[in-house]
Amino acid sequence: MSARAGMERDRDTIFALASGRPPAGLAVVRISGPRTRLVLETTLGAVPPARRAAYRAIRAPGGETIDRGVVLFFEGPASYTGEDSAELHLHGGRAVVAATLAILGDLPGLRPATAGEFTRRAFDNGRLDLTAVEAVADLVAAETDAQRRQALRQLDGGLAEVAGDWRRRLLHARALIEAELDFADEDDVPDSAAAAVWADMAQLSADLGKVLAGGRVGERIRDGFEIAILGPPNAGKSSLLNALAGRDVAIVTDVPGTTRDLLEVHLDLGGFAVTLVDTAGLRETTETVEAEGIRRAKARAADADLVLWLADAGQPPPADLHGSETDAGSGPLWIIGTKRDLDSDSKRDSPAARLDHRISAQTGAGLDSLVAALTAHVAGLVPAEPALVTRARHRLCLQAAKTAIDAAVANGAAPLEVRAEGLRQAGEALGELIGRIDVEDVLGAIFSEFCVGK
Ligand SMILES: Nc1nc2c(ncn2[C@@H]2O[C@H](COP(=O)(O)OP(=O)(O)OP(=O)(O)O)[C@@H](O)[C@H]2O)c(=O)[nH]1
Ligand SMILES: [Mg+2]
Repeated sequence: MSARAGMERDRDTIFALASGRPPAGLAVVRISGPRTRLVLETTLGAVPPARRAAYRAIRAPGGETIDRGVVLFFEGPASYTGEDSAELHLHGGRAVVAATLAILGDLPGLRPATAGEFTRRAFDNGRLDLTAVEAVADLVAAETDAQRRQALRQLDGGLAEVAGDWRRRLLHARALIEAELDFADEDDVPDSAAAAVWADMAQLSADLGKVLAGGRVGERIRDGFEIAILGPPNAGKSSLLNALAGRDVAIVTDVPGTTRDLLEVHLDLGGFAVTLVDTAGLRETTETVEAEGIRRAKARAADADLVLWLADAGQPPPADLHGSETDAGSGPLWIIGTKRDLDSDSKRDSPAARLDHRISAQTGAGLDSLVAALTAHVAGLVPAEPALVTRARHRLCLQAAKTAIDAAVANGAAPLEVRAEGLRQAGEALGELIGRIDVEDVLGAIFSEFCVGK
């Protein structure tokens, strides 16, 4: 599509059903674009007062009343998209929604919105920065309380505000350096400026480092913490997965090597999203499919936040569990004795000391305390300080910024231009983070901070 066609497409007035699939109590149809007023005049007879709920009949062009409902009109730019927009709150019946969408689709200059297009317009019109756009998507997708809270915090500018602050510091530093370069003969540029700049940039790098040191907790809250179930064949891994999921997700048989693929179940543990992964039983095998399953099991365990090593309480777990046996990475590993209902008194005594938990997927014994321990463990992974970095994209942008600043700070022998270029790159990385790569505000900053133009 040419740039021109793209612009014309943007000028379309778009509409979509914004609420869930009918039938439902209510259906909300959203409209945005330059023809919004015209749409309201056509379907309601007049444009209702902006930002005030108005109860109106919605009519087809022939005059037939389709439904009556509450209509909201938002005058741009004070709207979600930044354009004129409206919401029709209808009865959520299939026929009501279908007739309304058909009427809108027949109006000239209107077309159905594509996925995310309302938010895209909000971004293009400067109503939302990129982290807020992501937060909108996260809030809609949030399934647990922690995900919801984190998304809302991000939508409120959690990371964007901090990043904006960092960008201003970078700009200020660059302004001072540019001043030193361009107006070296002038008296008004303070001599100590350069030293102050690099001290502040070292501090900025430390601030970025502090946020990055929060690790991937924010990403984990968003994507879910991972708990991998490992163990020898027939240990009862799939039975535990099914028991915790409360449904038959995995096939359970007494044939060793039943599970080959990774199976995932999503749980809400104390408000945190957790992905529980069932894996193929670990053993020596020459069978190609099973060997691949075992390879995947080990790879997944290496990334997991916690590994549950399941073993029939009758077979004591191997001594070197934390070593190469499981390739479980450096994360924590709990040893769970299974099939507790089968334990004889003698079995119960001997290996139990080495078990973190003893369960029976069959009777449910020990499951409550295992779930409680898992919940506490996951909650313990989350620091009290809310995470600012909630996506890998954020982390990569911050890392790029920090790397560029560190190089500029460390490279004291390099010409000032080279070091300033590093700060420019850092600013660009932060600009990318919030989706604004606006060009040189540097000169503006210079003239506002110095009276160089005497
Ligand atoms: N009595 C008893 N039997 C169990 C229990 N848990 C699992 N079993 C049985 O143990 C056998 C193996 O269970 P699975 O859950 O398929 O074991 P797995 O670890 O997933 O096995 P693979 O997928 O082959 O690695 C099945 O016959 C289950 O019915 C339990 O708590 N008590
Ligand atoms: Mg299995």
